[in-house]
Amino acid sequence: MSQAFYCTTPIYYVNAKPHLGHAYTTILVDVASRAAKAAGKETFFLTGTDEHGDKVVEAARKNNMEPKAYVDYISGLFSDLWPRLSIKPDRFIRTTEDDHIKVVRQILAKIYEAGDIYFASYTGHYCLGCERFVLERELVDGLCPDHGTKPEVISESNYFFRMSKYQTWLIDHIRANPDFIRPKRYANEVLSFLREPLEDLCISRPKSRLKWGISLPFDENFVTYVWFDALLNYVSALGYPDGANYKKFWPAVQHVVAKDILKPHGIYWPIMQKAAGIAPYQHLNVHGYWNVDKTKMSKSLGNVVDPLALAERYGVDAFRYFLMREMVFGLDSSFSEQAMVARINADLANDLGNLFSRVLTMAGKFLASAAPARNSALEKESGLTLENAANTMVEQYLEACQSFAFANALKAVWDFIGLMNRFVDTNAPWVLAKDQKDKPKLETVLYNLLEGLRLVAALIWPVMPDTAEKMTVQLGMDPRMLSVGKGAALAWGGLPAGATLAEPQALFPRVDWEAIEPEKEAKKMESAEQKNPAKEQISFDDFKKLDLRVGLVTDAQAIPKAKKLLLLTVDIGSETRTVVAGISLSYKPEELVGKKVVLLANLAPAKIMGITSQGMVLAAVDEDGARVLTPQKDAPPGTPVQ
Ligand code: ME8
Repeated sequence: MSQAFYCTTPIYYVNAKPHLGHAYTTILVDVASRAAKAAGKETFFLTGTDEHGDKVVEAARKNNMEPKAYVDYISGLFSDLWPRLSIKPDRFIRTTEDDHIKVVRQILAKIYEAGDIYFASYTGHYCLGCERFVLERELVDGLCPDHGTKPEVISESNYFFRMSKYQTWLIDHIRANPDFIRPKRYANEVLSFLREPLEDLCISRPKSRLKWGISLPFDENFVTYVWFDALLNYVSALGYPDGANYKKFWPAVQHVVAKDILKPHGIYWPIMQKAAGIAPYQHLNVHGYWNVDKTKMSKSLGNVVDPLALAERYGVDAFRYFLMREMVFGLDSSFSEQAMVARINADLANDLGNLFSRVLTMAGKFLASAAPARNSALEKESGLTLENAANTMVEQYLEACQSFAFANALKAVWDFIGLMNRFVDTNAPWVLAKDQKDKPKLETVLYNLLEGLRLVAALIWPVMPDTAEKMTVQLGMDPRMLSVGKGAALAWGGLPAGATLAEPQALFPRVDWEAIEPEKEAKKMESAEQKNPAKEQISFDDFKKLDLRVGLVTDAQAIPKAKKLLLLTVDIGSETRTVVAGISLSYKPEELVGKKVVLLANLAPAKIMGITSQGMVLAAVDEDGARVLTPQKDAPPGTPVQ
């Protein structure tokens, strides 16, 4: 049983597209599963989508879609995204699947028959965002503390789950198993909540109010509450109660969630398990929240981070590395693209990438690209070895992985990489290569560096699988050892003598932040121009506010580092304007000089690439590019356009 490793993400609501937060949890669980697999464990990685409930119905309605069509669409966005981020779940569960629905009904019936579900009428403050009745004492100035909205007061008859009956059991269980919920601060948060009497949980919604849910097996006029449905995915996905996976993997489970859903996972879920006769899960691992440039990520602020765009711009491995290295498990982190670029350049391009290519280049030049054999006698005599440091790194790494502290695990690896870089400088292989009598020493220095890099590849594989595979291949070894090594790849001394080393290929190109910004700016302009939704009607008075005039382009220049922008000088009769236009993919500067254009002259000035743009040149834009508008008959600069 100790060899089984089952790890889960929350199943995500299908009321919005996947963003950075969803990607983080799912990458984290992918990393944990790969690390367990590399250590020889049998793993099962579960993720999926949570598809019932008010929120989903509301989102479908806003998109003018039927709930089923809507959930199929959004769930597909999640399942399609994961492989593009090198995430490989063993199962993607959807709560609208028949086998899940069957298990939910079966467990509800079991708890009902045991007498832990009863019918009663209730008046409470219902928060749509939380999809639950929020207790009076939880409200802050009458508002939901998480959503800042005023809950609706609802009175209705419903089914209730006797959670209160298990309160003492749960407190004892958390106290007896100190790492049941970790990090500790979250166990303490749950215990402090449990100091107050626990209210029974309302687990139904009348179909008159919500149809989009699983019918109660003992009363078809009601559907079950979304959390009761969702949490059971963790056992239904394994084929509860008799499936082979259930027998193999339950309860050796590691749940991973963010702090937003601590309460359902730390309180409802263990109590549901207890009432249903399911052994309690082994660990709940709770991480913090990603904010963006220090503010909460939210649609209304327009700062929701798209994980795919980042992975496409910087590479999947670099993106995964940044997320794992940056967030201290359990604490909040602030995402900034510039910080990500800084880390890519410092840790990946410089520390690791340069070291790897330097060592392989030296091995090619001085050892004719063949891995040298280990010379233990010389290592002992000269102290020229990285073995002890490597063993310390592996120990720290494994310990950190146990508690999902991947930032610490990676830090241990990068400390070792720093040591290897110093080892190169102190032992200067290029000096040793000059004298034949130093050959054994040269071979020992390079052996240690190559072996160190082989080990680094094995350790970074869970986070950066493509890079680790590339490194292993260039070191002349079979990359399959990374995933099926049963831990052997982590022992010092695995590099076979005589392995054919390849010419180094750059692992990570340096990113030029100065060049990224203008490119993004141009893309933004382009996509805003290309999206063509029907716009709301405006009055003639609104239209009259636009100061449109004929302009003569007197100069046009490319802007260094900006692929898509041109700098135009436009004469509008009374004055000359400087305008930055995103049209350089469609026009060479010289094609525009002397042309008449239409300029929006009263657009508020905007700084683009450090240049103040004083207006906008009108153009017809679609995927074929930009076509600048020009008066069909000649008109002097300054002529109004209406
Ligand atoms: O709560 N930072 O689904 P959900 C870090 N369906 N992680 C974040 C994040 C952020 N800013 N935003 C979201 C639900 N997440 C329920 C779960 S489970 C039986 C049912 C991640 O779509 C994080 O893992 O709101 C968080 O717990 C989860 O998305 C919430 O996803």
